[in-house]
Amino acid sequence: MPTRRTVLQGASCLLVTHTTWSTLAASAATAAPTEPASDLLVHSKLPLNAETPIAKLRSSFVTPQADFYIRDHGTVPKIDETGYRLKIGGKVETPVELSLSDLKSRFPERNVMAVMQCAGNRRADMVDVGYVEGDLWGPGAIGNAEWTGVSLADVLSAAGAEDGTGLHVAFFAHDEVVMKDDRFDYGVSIPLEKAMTPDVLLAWAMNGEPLMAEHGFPLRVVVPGYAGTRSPKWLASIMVQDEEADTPIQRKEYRLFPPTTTKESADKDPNVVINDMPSNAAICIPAAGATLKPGTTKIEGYAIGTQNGVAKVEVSYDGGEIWHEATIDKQADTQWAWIFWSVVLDLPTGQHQLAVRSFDGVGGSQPDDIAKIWNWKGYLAYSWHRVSIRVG
Ligand SMILES: Nc1nc2c(c(=O)[nH]1)N[C@H]1C(S)=C(S)[C@@H](COP(=O)(O)O)O[C@H]1N2
Ligand SMILES: [Mo]
Repeated sequence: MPTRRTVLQGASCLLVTHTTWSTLAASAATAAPTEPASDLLVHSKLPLNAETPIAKLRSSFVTPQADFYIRDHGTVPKIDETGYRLKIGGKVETPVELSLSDLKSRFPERNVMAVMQCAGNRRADMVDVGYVEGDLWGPGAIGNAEWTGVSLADVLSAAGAEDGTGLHVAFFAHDEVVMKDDRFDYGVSIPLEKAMTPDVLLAWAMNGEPLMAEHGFPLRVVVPGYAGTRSPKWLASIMVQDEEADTPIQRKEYRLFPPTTTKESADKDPNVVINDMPSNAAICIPAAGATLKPGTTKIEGYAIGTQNGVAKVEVSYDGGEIWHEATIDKQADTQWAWIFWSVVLDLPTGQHQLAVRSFDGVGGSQPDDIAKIWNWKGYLAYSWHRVSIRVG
């Protein structure tokens, strides 16, 4: 079993047990997807926030639903598929209510392979620089899945959504979020322009299985390329509107602040919404703190690109002086999926710092130093992933 030391690098976590699952996880009666894995690393039980052990993450190019990280903000709603209706309104010609079978029968099915990644993935690395608010995720708040559903664009067009730049598509969900003294339905929005791209899905299945309750049964949004927060689970309604969703999740959370911002100054400081995720890469094997036998060692991990894809991945074992090009072991024919890379190195005896960096298709790369991208909320930790190991 993975331990805190080898997997989370300083993040506090618990191992989830089957008892935890039976009390916390609501399972949908009509869906029969696989049970959640018992070895997710739990940062918080309520809301349930749990990440995939990274060695396991690297073992399957498509992350099984049961092993997929879970990021909740409230409790998991139990939704009956038969009575389920999705409401669509706002700046549309015809407000509509659609059942799941309406969605499945009226619109062409679409499959998209895409990464889901929390904006807080790898946040734990920022703790070395200064205080960060939020769960201390390691590099396992990410997964790659094949999503099945319909294009949101088709559904919006059928409802006669107004077109126009500057409009937003807001999504509201069935879970209630409790933040400080505030209670509200989970809600976020994306620009209409993004919403009208064909790969943004209203999805009911993940890797060919109905969504598990934890991952949004019966219907969730999947916005490839964007931070996970913009892909609501347990979708209740969609509104086309002039403004971003007026919820604390959209207006206060998941925004990037300047490095000078503190918890106290956050309310008045400028910030930008986090939508597109930057290039990133992580070393999954060996684990941080591992002691390896002298000789050749295989280093393995994942990398994600921007809309320009991943062109190259490099690994260093001297903290970033000399770089060795990794082999791309697996990739899909879409820029939304991750890639798996590996490199075989002959490591001398001693203490080493492994580092990985990726380049996108236009030469862009990751920053070397986490201090350069520190922000008080610990979002977008995309600097070189560094892992200390020992040989001999
Ligand atoms: N309704 C709802 N949707 C949600 C959330 C949530 O708490 N409630 N969390 C978001 C966040 S921050 C992330 S990272 C992803 C995680 O999706 P997963 O739990 O299926 O991995 O869901 C997003 N959608
Ligand atoms: Mo997230």
